[in-house]
Amino acid sequence: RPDVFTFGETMVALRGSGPLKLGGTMQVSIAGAESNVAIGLARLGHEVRWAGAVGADEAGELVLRTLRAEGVEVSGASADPGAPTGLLLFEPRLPDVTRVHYYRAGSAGSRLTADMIERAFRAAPPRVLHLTGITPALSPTARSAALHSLRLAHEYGSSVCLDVNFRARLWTAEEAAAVLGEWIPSVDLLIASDDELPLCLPSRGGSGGSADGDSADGIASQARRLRELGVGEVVVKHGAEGATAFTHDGSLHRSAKAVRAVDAVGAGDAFVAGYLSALLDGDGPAACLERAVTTGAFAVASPGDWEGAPTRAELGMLGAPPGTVVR
Ligand code: KDG
Repeated sequence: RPDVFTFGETMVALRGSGPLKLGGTMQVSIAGAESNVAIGLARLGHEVRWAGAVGADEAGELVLRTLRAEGVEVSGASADPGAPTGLLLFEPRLPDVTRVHYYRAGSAGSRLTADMIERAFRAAPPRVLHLTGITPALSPTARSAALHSLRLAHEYGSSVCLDVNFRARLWTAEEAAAVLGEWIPSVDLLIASDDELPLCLPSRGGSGGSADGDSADGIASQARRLRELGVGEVVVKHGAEGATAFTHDGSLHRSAKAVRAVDAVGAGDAFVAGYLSALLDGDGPAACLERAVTTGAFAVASPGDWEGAPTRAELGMLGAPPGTVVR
């Protein structure tokens, strides 16, 4: 069995160095939350498969070629002659603020179907299915593809990891809560930012599920309610404050690793890759959190969504004192 199967939309990503309206040069790469996780896992030595639709165009070739080069298996991906590969522009607007502009409505990636996922999943049922809350926001067919993957995971005994990844540009909190609420009983490992937990819980008295607030107590009680709904492990990301895992053993917090922040985009995906990697190795929550904050820190310290993801041999580099030269 492959370690992980994941799917979603991967786009061509252009990164500028200042305000977009001034023009100038941009770096060409690819980005997609699920493929970022896939690359992170492949760099750590895991067997990963990614599926998704790209256009039958050169941009789609760039997506597939990059994933192949990174050791991600893409035989379940398809090229759609009827729609283009999506595009996303990153505009670093202030040192700590990056604006994202999507050109993805009607893209090939959003035309993903349950049939495509059926074929890709059955070809090699994985140990872990990794999903994000971006896919169901893309289109009704992508939403049914995601729901179908949960049924397949159940059929084959794959465990399910869900990263909420709420994208307000793609859907509303109410729409997200309706879909995620339906998925929660099928999720084994839920990874979310602290402000995303209410999206996964049934609302209390019409307040959108946020009645607990986002204090540490509120987060612990939201995580407890999610575990009562059947989620085995809830991992809450607090950005620069680190992350907390809520498991059958109680809760465990791990601080973030201090690095010079260069580009926070992709840090959440790198965190997921690190967590899943240690979990696949059979490690407990403390080691999973440790690897997750390490891979997250690599992502923050490097430009690009996934380019800075560490190999296994590089994991220990982070504690090196300033000025270290590795010879
Ligand atoms: O997590 C980073 C991704 O969000 C980004 O690179 C692109 O998948 C993406 C999205 O839909 O926002």
